[in-house]
Amino acid sequence: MTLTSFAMEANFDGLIGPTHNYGGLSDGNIASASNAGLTAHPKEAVLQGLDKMLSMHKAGLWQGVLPPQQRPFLPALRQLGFSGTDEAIYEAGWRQVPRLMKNLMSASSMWAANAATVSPSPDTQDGKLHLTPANLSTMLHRSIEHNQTRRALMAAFPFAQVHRALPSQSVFSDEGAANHVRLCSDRAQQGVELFVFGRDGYAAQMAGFPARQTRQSCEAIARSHRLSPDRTVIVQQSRAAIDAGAFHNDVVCVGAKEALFYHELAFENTQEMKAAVTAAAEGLFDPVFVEVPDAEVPIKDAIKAYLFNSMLVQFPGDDRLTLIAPLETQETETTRSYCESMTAGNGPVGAVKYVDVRQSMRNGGGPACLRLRVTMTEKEWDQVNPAMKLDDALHGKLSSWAKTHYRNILDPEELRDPKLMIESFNALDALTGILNLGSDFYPFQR
Ligand code: SUG
Repeated sequence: MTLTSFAMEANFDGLIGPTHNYGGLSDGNIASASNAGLTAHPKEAVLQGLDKMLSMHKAGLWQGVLPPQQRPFLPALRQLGFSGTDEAIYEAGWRQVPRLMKNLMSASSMWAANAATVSPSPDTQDGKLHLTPANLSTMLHRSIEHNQTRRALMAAFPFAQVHRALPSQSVFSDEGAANHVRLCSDRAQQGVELFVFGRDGYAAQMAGFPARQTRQSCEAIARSHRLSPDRTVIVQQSRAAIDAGAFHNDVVCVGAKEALFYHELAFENTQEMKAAVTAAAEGLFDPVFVEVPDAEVPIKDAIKAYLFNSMLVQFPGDDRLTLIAPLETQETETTRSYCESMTAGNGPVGAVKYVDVRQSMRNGGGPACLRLRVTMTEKEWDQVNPAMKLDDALHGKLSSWAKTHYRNILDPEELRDPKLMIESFNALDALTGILNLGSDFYPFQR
């Protein structure tokens, strides 16, 4: 990598799918459990996501779109013994295995931070961009995402090394970039990659909420991405954070450039984490640790308001970073006043911008969950599938596509309506044209 190359972080957001609903499917995710059964608003949801993407594009960041997945996911029904036409197995599925059907209807691929772990080319020993789709093996409804995610990533990044997901087994449970942070000085230069796991894959699962990421999966990804061991840090998330509802590290921690912004209770051993990151960054940059004390923002508030599930971005021309936080952070007293005093100081975060992603938030997905960060050089960005880059024109096309195909309201009992399946497949079929994904992108098209 020469000193003259320029790199920037692109955000690839998951487009919210037509079956967006509140299934109560994620044990350990407090929002998912407490909003189970609410009426969902799929059209409003997708438009909220599109507006966030447009605001990032307008502010001068690189923005991309990842397509939603086929839901209902009929291949799983066929694998589990159902046969007949699509309509017949859909109806039989709802009659015989309604709980499974709820899992096969989830629009959860919208949370693109869980799509993959990404190592940009300046960090990898072969100088390539590496991505590993997350197997998401802890949650049934998410474990069916990774094959289709890989297809989407290959369509978006034809020049990159897109690995297969790790084995779908408890030892290798992997939740992707939600448990990974890249720190650096110049984005085009070598950085430090921080992986955070919740448990040792070989140890017995502890009581309490599930820890979704294992040490073994972090190690495997660091190896296959050909990361330099000296510039890689693997640390443990705290049990206290998981039990408070931080089912991913990105619920209590976010980082960008030299800054790591996290809750006091995020890590099992904070001193060890800081020492390891500092050592890995030696000769590259001085890390800046912004630790939020529990006395100022109790972890319960941090998780309810999703303070840390914000995007930490650097807008072109700005010296300091901007936190793109959910409205809920503004509406919660402790997190709002923390943000006010943080930005009034002279630390790395100079501004906070609040965005409305309430439809996603009710399932535990904040602004950061909705996007996959992919740092690329200009040359790499030029090779990204142009039809998946969001600009005003694509925003306009996708908004009218959503207005044509999505329902305003989706009640839990309407999930079993066979018309919903047809509508969804029609929407996705049209989308493959808009995003130039080919006419065999989804299982129902093949
Ligand atoms: O995996 N919610 C997602 C939220 C993912 C958030 N992502 C990050 N933190 N990066 C999950 O728990 C709820 C679906 C439901 O209950 O209908 C859900 O899957």
